[in-house]
Amino acid sequence: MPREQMRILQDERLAAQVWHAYDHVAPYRKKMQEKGVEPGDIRGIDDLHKLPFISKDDLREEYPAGFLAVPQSDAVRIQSTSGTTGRRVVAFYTQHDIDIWENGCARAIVAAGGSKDDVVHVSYGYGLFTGGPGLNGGSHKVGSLTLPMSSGNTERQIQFMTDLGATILCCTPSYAAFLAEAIHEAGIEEKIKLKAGIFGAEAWSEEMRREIEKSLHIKAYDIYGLTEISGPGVSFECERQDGMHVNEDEFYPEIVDPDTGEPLPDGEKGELVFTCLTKQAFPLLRYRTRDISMLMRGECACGRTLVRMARPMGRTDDMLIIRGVNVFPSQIETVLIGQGYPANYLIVLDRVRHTDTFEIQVEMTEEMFSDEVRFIERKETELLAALRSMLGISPKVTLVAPRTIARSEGKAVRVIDNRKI
Ligand code: DLL
Repeated sequence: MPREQMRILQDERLAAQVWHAYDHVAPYRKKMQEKGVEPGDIRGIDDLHKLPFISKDDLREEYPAGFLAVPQSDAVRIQSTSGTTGRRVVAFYTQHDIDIWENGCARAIVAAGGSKDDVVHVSYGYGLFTGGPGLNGGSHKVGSLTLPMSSGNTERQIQFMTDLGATILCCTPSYAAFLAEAIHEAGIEEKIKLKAGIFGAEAWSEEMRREIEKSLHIKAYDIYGLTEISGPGVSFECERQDGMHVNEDEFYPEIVDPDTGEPLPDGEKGELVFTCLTKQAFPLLRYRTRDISMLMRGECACGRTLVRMARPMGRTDDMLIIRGVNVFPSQIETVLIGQGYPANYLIVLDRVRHTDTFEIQVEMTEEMFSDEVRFIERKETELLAALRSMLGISPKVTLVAPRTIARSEGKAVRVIDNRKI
């Protein structure tokens, strides 16, 4: 679509969307009133900066349905971010919302060379996580044969991949690298028909891309998204592999200074903020993603006019993504304190055979330390269970002697991330 036409569409959609959010989302109406903005003040994208932001904390405060903008009977689905009960965000969808989300994923599949003749193998998790359902729906929209594999069970993954002749693989980049190794080990490379992969949900480097491309003999495309805005397919790479085209007819992107919230010009690094232009059930306006990126508006040789975003270069908060699950150090702290441990701990992350390893070293109290070994083992098991239930994944828990974790003079160093991403 020509840029001028896109702008007209965005202006019209935004003006209507602000009324929708104002009329139906009480906490957002309150925010607008506090800022002294009325829906009539927002005539188009040029006025966007006048609107207040929405943060993840706002959504958590209104858990589960404070931001739901339609009667619950009009919503047909929820998805949810990973994390704890307290920290989870529930995103609601009407059928229209699912359609625009799946269309975004369909665009990603087409940009990766997909058509109705392809066999799309989806190894993202299904369930509350948006990866599986999003690419699954996108693949249906394209008309490709869809293999809803979900994650895990590598042997079965490879069997279906070969028996059904999968041509496009959708999963996290680390799982793609893991599958590649398993395929080499099984010595069945010549049976694999893959031509492309659509990989996202976690940070990955250009080096990792080249490695996966070489080992699977495919072209690897990046895909970005987040549950609050819909899921995967907020943006996607084309064959130029030079930034991800944002589906900005639905999700309008801005880059702002993370400290001041002031909008930054194209080409400058800052926090990515999205405004949903037509979503009905969960119409987030100026949602702060905490992802650091930048926007590139130059023409793309692929012919698409959609603005591009750089691959996320980090986050403004301390959220870690471990084996695809969002983990906040503060969650770990809550468990430790709840179980009577001092808040002296160290998270050690690494990547072994393309899979994240996750260890938490925790200092014992003096009293625990003087107890017998069996008692300490039992404490370790208890702590592991509590951490697993809070985080949704299992760390390796190591109890260490009191005062053995180095104290820092400034900000505490709680995370050692040896994954090269
Ligand atoms: O990860 C949605 C998704 C599924 C995207 C499948 C791509 C493929 P959440 O679980 O809500 O949603 O996590 C969102 O993951 O704010 C980023 O920090 C990170 N993220 C997502 N895609 C990428 C990517 C899904 N391509 C959070 N590169 C986001 C780097 C990514 N980080």
